[in-house]
Amino acid sequence: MGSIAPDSGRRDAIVIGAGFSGIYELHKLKEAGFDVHLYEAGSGTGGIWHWNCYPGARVDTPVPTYQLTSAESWTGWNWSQRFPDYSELRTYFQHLVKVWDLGDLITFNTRVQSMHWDDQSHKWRLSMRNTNTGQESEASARSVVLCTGFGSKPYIPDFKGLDKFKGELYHTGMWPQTGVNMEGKRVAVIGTGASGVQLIQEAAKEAKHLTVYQRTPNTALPMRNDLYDKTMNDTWKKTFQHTKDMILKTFAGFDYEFSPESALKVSPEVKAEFYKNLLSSGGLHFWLGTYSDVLFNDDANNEAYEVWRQSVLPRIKDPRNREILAPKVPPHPFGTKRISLEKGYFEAFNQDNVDLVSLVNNPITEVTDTSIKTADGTVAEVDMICAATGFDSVTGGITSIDIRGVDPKQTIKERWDKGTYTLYGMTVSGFPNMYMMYGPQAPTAFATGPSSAECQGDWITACLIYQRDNNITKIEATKEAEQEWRDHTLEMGEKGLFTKAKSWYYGDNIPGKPREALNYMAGLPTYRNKIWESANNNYKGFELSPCA
Ligand code: NA7
Repeated sequence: MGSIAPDSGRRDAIVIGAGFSGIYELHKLKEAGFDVHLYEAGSGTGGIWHWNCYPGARVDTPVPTYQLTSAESWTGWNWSQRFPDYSELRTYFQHLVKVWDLGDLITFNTRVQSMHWDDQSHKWRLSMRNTNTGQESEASARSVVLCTGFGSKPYIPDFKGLDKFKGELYHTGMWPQTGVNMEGKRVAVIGTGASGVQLIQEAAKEAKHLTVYQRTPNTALPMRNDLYDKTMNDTWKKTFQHTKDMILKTFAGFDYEFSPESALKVSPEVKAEFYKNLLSSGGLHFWLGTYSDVLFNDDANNEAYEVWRQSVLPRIKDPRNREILAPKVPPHPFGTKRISLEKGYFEAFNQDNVDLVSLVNNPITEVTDTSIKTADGTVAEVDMICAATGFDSVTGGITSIDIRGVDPKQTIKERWDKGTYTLYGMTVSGFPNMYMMYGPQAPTAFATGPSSAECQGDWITACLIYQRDNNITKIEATKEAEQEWRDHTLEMGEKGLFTKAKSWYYGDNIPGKPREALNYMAGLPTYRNKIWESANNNYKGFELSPCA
């Protein structure tokens, strides 16, 4: 471990993380004249697209919706496909750094380990560690913006014996940057969330043998990944003003919205045609462009599930696999776990080199030095295990940093031990001048990364400008306002059918994590109105303190 480097300066703000939120916020603060610097643990920009570089990793929000909207960021940029892969998205991030001239303001390979508030000077003191050399350093700043993402703390279940496995072990969210060779190998993929689906599609093509361990079937929808030529790029640019308007108006920052109609009130013929069109549109239309009651009413939901099921059954040859992948009884209400997109996923299970193991009533009991055992006594010999087992989502990136606010004895992890408390999902009482983007109790998983970055980034930038203009050096959410926001978020999270599924939306995937709505589920427009109502009323819900 290296020696401690001296404090590198007393900045206005430090941004942590170089994904959509971090890069956008760095740009906005720089543009507003602040002395700001960004620290990133990885070796490049892209956030989720830096870390999740497993074969097949790609976004499931189509472009041009999945991009930032200020003119200089898109006019000189062209996409090659409707759902870009991680490598194209990384190039897009490099383009953003270039057009906004952010290169000198970013330090890579630097993981922030702790952040402690100094209530005398109204500043945060950070300690960091170089991920290559172990060199430690410190920095301080008036404000810190945590842009650590909703999925930056990978989760691998505590399978008995996993530490004894002698083969290769990878998690999709910590995939080696140099790639992984599956050729000629017996590969296991555990988990069938969005990452599992994408990885399975590619591993089936490359591995000698692939065993897929599925706990919950994925009601994946057809992606329809069109290629974008010059004409397509010219076309989206011509209509991008309309796209921008839609991003501001819609629930999740897409360019389409739920239908106002009820699935239970339209005729069977109209409904059949409507669903057929949604499915053939590809992407998330069948989820986020469906009838208004599908996510709220059991009957409407069951119908939608059956439409989905009938659309995939003909693609699966083996009747046993059909029942595992698309069971007669829905595993949970359709759409209440994150919907994924697929291209060739269901056909992969028709291949001779692919086995599917259902973990329902048959969990993994042990991993040995060469195999995976399940409760029914089956042993699969494997050379490689790929854990597509998700993340300590939404809060994990924040709680894994030793953050201490006004009370130095309590970390944010301890503060949230029994439940998450924030005001607007961007601030926490007792942790002044600390902002979070794409974090808990904000639209996060129910909004696209770029739309959320702009929504929250603009608010945080305005908040810092307000403080500068009014000689305020400390801003802190009040306990009362924070409690109100928590109650409101939890109330919104109870609406609809979502609570009927076990999912990371509620923290269910992490043993011991409190069950609560981790996201603000009333949609971006409502959220935007609420946060600006506070800002426009001199930051109602916050205590503002002048220069210390
Ligand atoms: P997810 O969506 O959390 O998926 C994790 C998968 O791993 C899911 O299928 C889980 O089954 C499975 N899992 C978790 N724990 C276990 C154990 N103990 N045994 C077997 N299987 C397990 O993570 P992803 O990385 O796929 O996607 C994260 C987000 O990235 C995604 O939602 C998009 O927004 C993009 P379960 O469903 O819990 O039964």
